[in-house]
Amino acid sequence: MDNHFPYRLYLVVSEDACLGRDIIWVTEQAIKGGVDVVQLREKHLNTPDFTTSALRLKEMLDGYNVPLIINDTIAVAQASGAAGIHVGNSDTPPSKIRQLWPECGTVGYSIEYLEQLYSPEIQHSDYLGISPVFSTLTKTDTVTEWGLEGILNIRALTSKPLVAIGNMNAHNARDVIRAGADCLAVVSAICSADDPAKAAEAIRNQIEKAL
Ligand code: TZP
Ligand code: MG
Repeated sequence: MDNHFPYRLYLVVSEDACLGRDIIWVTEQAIKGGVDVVQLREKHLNTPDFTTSALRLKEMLDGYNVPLIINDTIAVAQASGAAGIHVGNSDTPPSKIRQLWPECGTVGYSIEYLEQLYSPEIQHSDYLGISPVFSTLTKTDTVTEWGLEGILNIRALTSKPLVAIGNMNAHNARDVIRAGADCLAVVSAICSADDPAKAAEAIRNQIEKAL
């Protein structure tokens, strides 16, 4: 809750997104290219399998001092020793996460409606996800497409670190940062790339140019 999220390129990874390649290999390549925080988001694994994957990923990430954030499931985050959790509008709200897991480091919260910015839940979050900035085939059950104007509007309303997600890539990274995002969260532009290190590096370079 201290607005501490000093990261710029956030990989959101899953087995599916890696197209059959080892998630550890893809993630390690991405880190070499400039990813500095990683979220494991597994919508199709049960809790034991999700936990096994999280523990494996955490072991590799610890070698790079890169934090692991778990999507949605507190039990997996706790069992894997993750740095935190990311929740959306229809998940356990940040205030409840703080009650259930007082030692939780980072709580990320997706903003899908403008009204959420006026909710007390914001105060219990360390960063806000702007979800989605642009429409994407990776997540289709979304409501608002914020666009660059949405980032500008949200930036004017909060001092929380802002993580832009939804079709983020090397072509739009500079505009997204200039509109007021602090960090870009990426699935396909890195996980489905032939060379995930090169793909991450291209995005990171654009982010650095815009800072
Ligand atoms: N939340 C909002 S958009 C999205 C999530 C998890 C998916 C982003 O995936 P991609 O492939 O980077 O557009
Ligand atoms: Mg969720």
